[in-house]
Amino acid sequence: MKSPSTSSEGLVLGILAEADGDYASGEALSNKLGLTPSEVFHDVESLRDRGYVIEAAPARGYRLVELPDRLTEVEIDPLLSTHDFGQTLHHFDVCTSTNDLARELAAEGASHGEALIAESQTSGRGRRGRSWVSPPGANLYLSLVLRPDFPPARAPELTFVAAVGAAETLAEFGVRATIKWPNDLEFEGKKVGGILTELSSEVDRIAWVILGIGVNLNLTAESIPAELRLIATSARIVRNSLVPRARFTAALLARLEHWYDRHQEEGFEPVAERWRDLTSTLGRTVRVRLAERTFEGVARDLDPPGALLVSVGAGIERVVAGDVEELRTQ
Ligand code: BT5
Repeated sequence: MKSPSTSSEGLVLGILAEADGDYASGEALSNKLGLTPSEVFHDVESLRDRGYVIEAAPARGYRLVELPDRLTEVEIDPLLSTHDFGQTLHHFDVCTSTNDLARELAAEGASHGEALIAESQTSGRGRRGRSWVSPPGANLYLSLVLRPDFPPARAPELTFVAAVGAAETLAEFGVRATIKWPNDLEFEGKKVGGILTELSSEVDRIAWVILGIGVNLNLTAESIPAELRLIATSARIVRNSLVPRARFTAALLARLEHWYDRHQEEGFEPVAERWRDLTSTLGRTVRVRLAERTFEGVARDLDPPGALLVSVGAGIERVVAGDVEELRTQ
């Protein structure tokens, strides 16, 4: 079977998507693709049948107004500007957890940048056995298979790569989210997204990292599951309009890849620097919950590979894994 992105329909869609809401003339489409005007028209018609809203205006050509709200390769591929991330994309209407499936794919040899997206998850996971509520159709549940070339001890840095990429993408879509150490994306104290990084390694070599990202995109205040109503929000609630999910996903993949590449080339410091701009945690009095005890202090800085430095009295505690609750601004 021909993949949709290389069929003439996929190519027409690619050019319309590139025009970014402007008209592409019928003549330019015909010339670029070596199609007759009636073949172009035929492709436009079949795209419309699949839910794309395409306007046609005499003498101006065709304009892509709206994408169908699905997150398959067909919708995302024409919008992608990455070299690896999402270039191979597996889509599921429903699955247990995209992270679980990504682990299976990675173990079977999936390549760097392969992405899995589900419309809903039946056992979406957070950290430490917590669950990620994953109702259908409205949000983004994404896992990426990564094969980084650095020692396993540095793998936690990738959570910060992901948090920076996700916070920047939310900002691009009108949501000025902040990052709560280490992995929460919040808006005014309510969670809009989360990150789950998982690793398989040998002593000195990473076999794979799975980067799982969940973002609440189009949940409405009424459709937020009852147990989350007080602690969660969505991009739609914050910006008061629907988020085009395929565009969001393509933008997220681009920003994740940008920060991943910078991290590979320049190390953790540029990522940490950007994280410091985007976090709500530094400078705050925080309550830190560790498995064995809880304490309060002032969050001072981020230390490679992602520890939070908290001053307690005259000393400094270095928190590598735990949950923080943000109390007061200093
Ligand atoms: C996280 O864990 O924030 C990581 C979430 C990662 C989810 C993605 S979705 C794609 C991929 N596949 C998976 O199975 N997982 C990843 P943590 O920091 O432990 O936060 C979990 C807590 O967030 C829960 O205990 C709830 O309080 C809250 N929560 C659960 N679902 C939520 C949602 N949809 N929106 C906001 N908060 C939620």
